[in-house]
Amino acid sequence: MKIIAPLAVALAFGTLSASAFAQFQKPEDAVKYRKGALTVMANHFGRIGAMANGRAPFDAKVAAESAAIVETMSKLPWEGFVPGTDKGDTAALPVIWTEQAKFKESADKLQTATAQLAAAAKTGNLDSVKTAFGATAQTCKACHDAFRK
Ligand code: ASC
Repeated sequence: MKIIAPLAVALAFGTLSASAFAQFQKPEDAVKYRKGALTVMANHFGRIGAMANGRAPFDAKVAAESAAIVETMSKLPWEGFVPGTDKGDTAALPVIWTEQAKFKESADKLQTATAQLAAAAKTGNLDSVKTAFGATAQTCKACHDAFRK
């Protein structure tokens, strides 16, 4: 057991990082991938925000479509945070890789919030959208405060 447990851990991590690396030719590709997902997510989140904050008329169909995109995008950036990609054209802080459990917890909170936002948008009720938008924005901010330059 003393030997097998660390070996299992090493294998698990080896498999995980190998599969993450396999998706990206170069570290810059991983950075571009996660930024792309975050950019699309922020754009559609902003469209909902404009409605939630009264800067744009509320269109339930548009809100629901954007919320579905936000929900899907919120699943994607994380595999782009390949070890060693805190360099170059990125605002990612090294703490992402030293506090992996905390980072994952933040990513999970976002995904829970965006699923609730999508569910709220499907009801077509603006007050529900406003509440879910605010809750989601808080998870964006918490992660940025802790993990972004
Ligand atoms: C947005 C956006 C973010 C979050 C964040 C919330 O609309 O692009 O990154 O909200 O600003 O505090």
